[in-house]
Amino acid sequence: MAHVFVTGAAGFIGSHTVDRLLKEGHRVTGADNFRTGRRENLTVALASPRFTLLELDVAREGGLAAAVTVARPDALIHLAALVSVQESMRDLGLNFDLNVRATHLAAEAARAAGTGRIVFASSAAIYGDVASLPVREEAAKLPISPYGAAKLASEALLLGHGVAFGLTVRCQRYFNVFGPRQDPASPYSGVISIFARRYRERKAVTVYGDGSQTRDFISVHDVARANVLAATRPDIRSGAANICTGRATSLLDVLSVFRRHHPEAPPPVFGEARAGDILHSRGSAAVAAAELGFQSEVPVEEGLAELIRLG
Ligand code: UD2
Repeated sequence: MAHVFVTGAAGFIGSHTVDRLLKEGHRVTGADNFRTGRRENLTVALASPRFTLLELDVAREGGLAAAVTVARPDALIHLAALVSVQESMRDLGLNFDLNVRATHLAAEAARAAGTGRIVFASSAAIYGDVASLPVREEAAKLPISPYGAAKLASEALLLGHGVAFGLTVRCQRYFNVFGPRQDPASPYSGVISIFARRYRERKAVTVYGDGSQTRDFISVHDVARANVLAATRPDIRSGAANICTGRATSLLDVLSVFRRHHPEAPPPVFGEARAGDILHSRGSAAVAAAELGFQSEVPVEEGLAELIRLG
């Protein structure tokens, strides 16, 4: 059994990661300031005697270091972040504080507490507009948003820190994650969370473009498993890996699953393609397989069915 400290524990990916760690028998200390995380996401976890929840702002100087020093975990999974690309465009300072400075504080906390491993929530956004698919880890990294830039800077900070101070650092480059507990609040939320809410409310969804665009949609359950592997698998080395399925799913494929489950729903409305949208995105899953022993297991159709079932 390992003891894992998770920042952003009440968030979408964080809460699933906590659930998975507990399910595998580990002890977990979770931290969240509930800026975007929700206590309800941790209902199951809070019933476990192996889970401790701290209300904590990881971007506040000293707060995380003190908590990690007391907890003395084997690994730190740093998921607390500003997660909205749009918000990163509106508030550069906040993006820097919550995505770069908080990562620096997490690295410092791990060093102060003698934590052996850090797992970091990176993103496919570090690659920017990619020239060829599938995107491999060594592809050029030319982010096109402050969010992507902050994630790339954080990777560099952590990997350098790992070499200097002898920590194992794993950067997890998530592709399009979907599943229960994802917030559909903004028009820029993940498309599947938006579609799930609209279908539930029997309202028409809007498809920007003709629906032929593809993404590498990955279930949050797979992402949680990848995080647990990165945090607890013995004998792994520092590095960065795409966390993806390696498969392309079009919006039309996604729609057909929703329509099958909601035959009564109004038909989708097709609108102009969104400015700046990329047509296709798909990752190479090879490095995660080789370095973490991770392969996605949840077919997109099954993940969608679960989301629809949970209502
Ligand atoms: C992700 C980021 C985005 C930007 C981009 C860079 C998220 C949620 N979005 O966008 O901010 O960093 O990556 O590649 O992480 N769509 C619809 N109807 C809707 C909503 C979306 O048709 O109601 C389309 C959208 O125009 C796009 C596709 O669905 O073609 C996927 O949209 P998304 O925002 O879920 O993900 P993505 O990869 O475009």
